[in-house]
Amino acid sequence: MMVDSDDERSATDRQLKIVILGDGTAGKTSLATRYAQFEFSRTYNQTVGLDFFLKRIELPGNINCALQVWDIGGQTIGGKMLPSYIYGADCVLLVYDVTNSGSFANLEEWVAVVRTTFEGQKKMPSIALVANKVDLEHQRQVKPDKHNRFAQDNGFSSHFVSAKNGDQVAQCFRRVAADALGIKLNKSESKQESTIVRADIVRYPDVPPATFAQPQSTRSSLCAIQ
Ligand code: G3D
Ligand code: MG
Repeated sequence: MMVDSDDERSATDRQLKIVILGDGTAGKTSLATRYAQFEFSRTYNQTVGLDFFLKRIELPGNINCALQVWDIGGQTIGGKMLPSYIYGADCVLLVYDVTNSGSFANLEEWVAVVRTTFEGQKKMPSIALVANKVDLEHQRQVKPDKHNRFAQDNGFSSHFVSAKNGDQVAQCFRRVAADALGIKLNKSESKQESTIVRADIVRYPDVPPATFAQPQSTRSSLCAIQ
């Protein structure tokens, strides 16, 4: 007699580090906090220090994936700590504000920082181009055509979101994680939300990149949603 192997197959655990890059006010913190399902509020806008949260999602194929989502806080292009944030990333979200063409123009430089950080390493992170603030359609400065061309020319995946109303935010992270793991999602699978089990506070100490590979587990500014 056959045993129902689906039920018996054990889940695979994976962890991905996702770093959110982009100009100040593009909406990085809002995106991170929206995804973590914190309030969309001013409280997190001036985040300083090293911030990330963990969120657990389930992907097809019985894969449990812990997403370590990093907000670079006030780091700018050329910021001293930036390579430390980017180091070890599996995925990079390049976020710009559709109502601010400068934030789009600067993405070339953000990409250059990623390339420099990963120079000489075997694997570059997968990069996702994320247009934020699509709720402000009437103020749009960056046309979708321009966005699509930039994504296509560079081999980036492409996303349109609003951190304010939550539109496509969870789907964006889900697709980014699936892409990084080489998993194809169908329409209903990309919509599925992750379950929140527990929220903890996590912190990286202020240390050089080489010691960033594994998180320390003590206090700081963003929560881990597992
Ligand atoms: P940053 O972390 O990239 O610097 P923030 O950006 O997340 O701090 O967001 C900068 C400002 O943009 C904030 O405005 C925030 O509320 C707003 N914002 C972020 N995402 C969206 C969005 O999707 N739609 C709209 N309409 N606004 C957004 P304030 O005025 O609060 O400073
Ligand atoms: Mg911020």
